Amino acid sequence: MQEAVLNVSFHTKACAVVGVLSVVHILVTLFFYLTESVGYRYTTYEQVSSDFPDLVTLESHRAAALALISQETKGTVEIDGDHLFSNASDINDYADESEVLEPCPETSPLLVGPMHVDFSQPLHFDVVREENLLLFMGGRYKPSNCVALQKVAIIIPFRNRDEHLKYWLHFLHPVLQRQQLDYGVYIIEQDGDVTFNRAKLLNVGYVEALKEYDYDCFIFSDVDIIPMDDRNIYKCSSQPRHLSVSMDKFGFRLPYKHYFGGVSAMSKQQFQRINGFPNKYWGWGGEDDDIFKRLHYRGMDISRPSGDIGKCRMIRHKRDEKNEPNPQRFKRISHTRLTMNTDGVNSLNYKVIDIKKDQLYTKITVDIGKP
Ligand code: BGN
Repeated sequence: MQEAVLNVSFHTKACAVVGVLSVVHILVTLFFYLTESVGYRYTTYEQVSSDFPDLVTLESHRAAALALISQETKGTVEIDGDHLFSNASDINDYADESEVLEPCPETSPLLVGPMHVDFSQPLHFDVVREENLLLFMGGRYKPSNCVALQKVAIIIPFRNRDEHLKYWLHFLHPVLQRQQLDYGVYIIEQDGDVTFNRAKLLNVGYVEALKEYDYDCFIFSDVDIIPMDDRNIYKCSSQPRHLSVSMDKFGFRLPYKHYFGGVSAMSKQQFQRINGFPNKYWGWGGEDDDIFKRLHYRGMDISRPSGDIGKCRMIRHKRDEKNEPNPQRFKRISHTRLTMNTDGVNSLNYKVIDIKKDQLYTKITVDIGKP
């Protein structure tokens, strides 16, 4: 009898232990099931986008870009190599989503305002390329979630300034993207070593950029000027716009009232109305004053950002060789009203030597003749 009682209590205990273990097992299973499903809550872009709209925009743009590249170049893309996008298709082949996208807002919500700009850190082109994987071949970009309000070609006259170009690309690409622009960067390199001609190179940039895309706005920028506030929009207005209005070099103010050098913006119509820029200013100085006079003679005013928003830094450098002050500039400026009709895009001649498509820019090397 006593033995039977002992047996019953042993069985009861064993059952209880098995029961507890089962409950623990069920709880553990339930715990892992729940945490797993939380971990994989976002299995589609739709799910992610409702919580993180910005992230999905960026990621889907990048995925689309990479998909396009692998489609077009099967096996030839070197992720770690120099030119991730070097064999990629043109941005113009990128799916035209303009039918489904809304226009971008008048003021981009991505702007941050004042930015820290300094040139103390050494920089390599490869690092800048890695920073800019969203770019299309040739330094092209357009927002993926809205239709940019303007198509902007940025024209940079250039010779032997790689050191400055690296910083320009490093600082400007993110700014231009936050400004939600549909843009392309064109480096116009003067071939040979005769005297530099900034304005003629700018004319070449205008003509060459238009061969590639239907740009409606042109930014003419020196390679060594970096804006310090992304609210200084690299876009055109109803009047020609001067953007580099308070440079550190001039104590953060205009050196004189009619100064139009550094960085300026002009629509296609504004540029055409003045017959583009003069081709005959060889060497430093005066061509920007000539451009100002052309605009003035065609009845246009200059618009400018405020001194605060228009702050910018110039990378310090010694004067370039073969860009000595032009002794003829005083005489030329006094004749602008007449010469502007015959000296400009209508008289431009040059020879393209090379066109190089980098991920960060399109570099066009040109023979523009000599003085
Ligand atoms: C001016 C130059 C500009 C230059 C600015 C700022 C001339 C013409 C003189 C009649 N103009 O003096 O080209 O951008 O300085 O450096 O030299």
